[in-house]
Amino acid sequence: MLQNNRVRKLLDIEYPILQGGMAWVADAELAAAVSNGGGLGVIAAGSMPPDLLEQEIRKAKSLTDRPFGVNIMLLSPTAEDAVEVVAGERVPVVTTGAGSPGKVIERLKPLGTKILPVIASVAHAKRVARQGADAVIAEGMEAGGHIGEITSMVLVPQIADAVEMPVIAAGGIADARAVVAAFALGAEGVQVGTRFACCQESRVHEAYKREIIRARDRSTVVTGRATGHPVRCIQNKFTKEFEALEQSGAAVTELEKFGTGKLRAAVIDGDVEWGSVMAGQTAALVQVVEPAQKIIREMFGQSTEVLRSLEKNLFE
Ligand code: TUI
Repeated sequence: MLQNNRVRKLLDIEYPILQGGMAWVADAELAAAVSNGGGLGVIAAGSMPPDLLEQEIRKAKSLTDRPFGVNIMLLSPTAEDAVEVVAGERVPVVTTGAGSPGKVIERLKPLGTKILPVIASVAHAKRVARQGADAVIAEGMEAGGHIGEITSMVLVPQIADAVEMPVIAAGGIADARAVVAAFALGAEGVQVGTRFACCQESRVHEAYKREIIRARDRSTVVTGRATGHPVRCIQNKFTKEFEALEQSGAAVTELEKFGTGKLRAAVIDGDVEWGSVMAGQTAALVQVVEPAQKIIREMFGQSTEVLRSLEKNLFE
């Protein structure tokens, strides 16, 4: 199983699964739990000043002897500092999000770092291929947080047709059925955010995890289209007030000011009413808090059963 998988080989991991680089959520403990479970754990630099990022990278090295990565959120004002920390610590893998990773690739590729940009369109995938990315993470709008406009079902096969390098599917992936579906669409790996945010080793506040478990099919909403940065969260007082502000024609600066600090409030303080409870549509599929390793084993272990029932339905 998975002997010829390019994502496993590229990242030197057991299962071709990456943990999403979720700001405020993805620390050394979560990354190490995912890496020790056989996937690629990822520390999110997004919410960290450079000295804290360095500390978290060193902590992850003490918690696992397996590879892990760092996610650099390109909209973040500390992105350039994060690149230098990653270079100094010789982190083997970097994922990027929310922008164009040209400069990151230029700086880190000569050091041997594998660069996997998150992309949400065909044009952007082609651009990062020219820039020298090692693989792409094609993220559909089912995902949580900052998103694009295309669903995974439609985005992933187009990206698989457009580039030669391995494609990792993200957005809407939380169980073995989705792993098989992603591979059917041309992906060779998956990235999972929401289900790992809700795992046992995740630092996310209990109240936030409860909101994910409680979520149903229509629990998430997308706000912020007016700012040019659409974000998917679980609907609450914060999203309703944000929507009202957006509809009243508030200036982008006012909207951004209203959003400042809200993700931290939800993740760390557990303010699930007035905080930003970022989560993907898969929140509806997450039903229990489990260890990261169990999640990984289940997602790949059950894929054989999924495939068997698929063959039965399609061909018998
Ligand atoms: O980055 C994410 N998800 C995130 S970042 C984040 S932190 C945040 N906090 C408050 C407001 C906004 C963000 C929360 N969630 N996912 C990766 C991702 N990247 N999704 C979509 C994209 C993307 C979008 C446009 C990547 C590139 C792009 O265009 C770049 C270009 O140059 O065309």
